[in-house]
Amino acid sequence: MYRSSGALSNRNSRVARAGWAVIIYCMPSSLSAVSIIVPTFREAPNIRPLVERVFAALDQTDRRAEVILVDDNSKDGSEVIVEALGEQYPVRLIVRRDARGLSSAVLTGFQEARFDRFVVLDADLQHPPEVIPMMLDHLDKGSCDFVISTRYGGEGTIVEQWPLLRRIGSRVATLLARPLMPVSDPMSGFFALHRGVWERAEALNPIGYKIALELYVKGRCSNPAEVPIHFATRAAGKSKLTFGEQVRYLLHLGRLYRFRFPLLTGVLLFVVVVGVGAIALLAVRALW
Ligand SMILES: Nc1nc2c(ncn2[C@@H]2O[C@H](COP(=O)(O)OP(=O)(O)O)[C@@H](O)[C@H]2O)c(=O)[nH]1
Ligand SMILES: [Mg+2]
Repeated sequence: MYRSSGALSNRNSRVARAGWAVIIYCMPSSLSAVSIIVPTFREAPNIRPLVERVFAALDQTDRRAEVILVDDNSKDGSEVIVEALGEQYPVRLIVRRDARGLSSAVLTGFQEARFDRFVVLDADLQHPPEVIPMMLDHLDKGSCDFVISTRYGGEGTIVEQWPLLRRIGSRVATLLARPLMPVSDPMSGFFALHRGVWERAEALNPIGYKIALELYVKGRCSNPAEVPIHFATRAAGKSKLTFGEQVRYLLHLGRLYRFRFPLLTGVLLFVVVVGVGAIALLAVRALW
């Protein structure tokens, strides 16, 4: 469905992109159209296989789609690759030269999106694009307000053999996030939502890696659906997840707890302050 009838010359690639915009708007479809957002940083070797797999998956459905890659000035040839892909598929690259960060890149993608359904996934092919149609079917059924992939629920798996410490770390981080999002894998970066969730979300703070949690909590979602995936090994390049990101994750959780359970965190803070204060006073009296 997305293949063009013949190769277009480079000279015409801008025309090709404008053409895609018109074509995807005019294509008749009984299903809602989707904007697929991919944050990228130094992912050049993964871009072509990713885009091909996304459109191969969507080819099986009667759904209009666009892919928006939001790159933080990787300078690794991503622009040339997307330029060539743009002649074949409705795909765009947004290069940010003055900003950096996965979550803010996703929000930039939403701002540029043309359609009312959003899917977010990583560029490194750890997230299988083949499940995108299933995620969108869940959204369209109207029985949920947020769809997230899971490595831990149902048939979900992690293909790579992680060291024990990493497995424990991931499980603990998952458990900490569960009260905020009642799913088996709230830390997943592969998810789908209605545009309305993003539009109604208050005071989005795109710090850290966990933009799904941020959108779910601040968008006041209450009814998530899960789609199991086989979480693959990164195809090429390196992970950008650092120790600093993991510390930021804990701070992020603290902020989301305060947002979601203001009374509870207020009471907890009071108990901690009064408790610590009382212990300090008793200690001072005992020593006096
Ligand atoms: N635009 C942008 N994308 C990023 C940044 N950091 C990571 N990404 C992208 O976010 C996705 C997930 O990052 P990755 O390093 O694979 O994290 P991991 O899967 O947790 O190891 C990949 O597509 C990365 O290229 C960033 O600072 N800016
Ligand atoms: Mg990854």
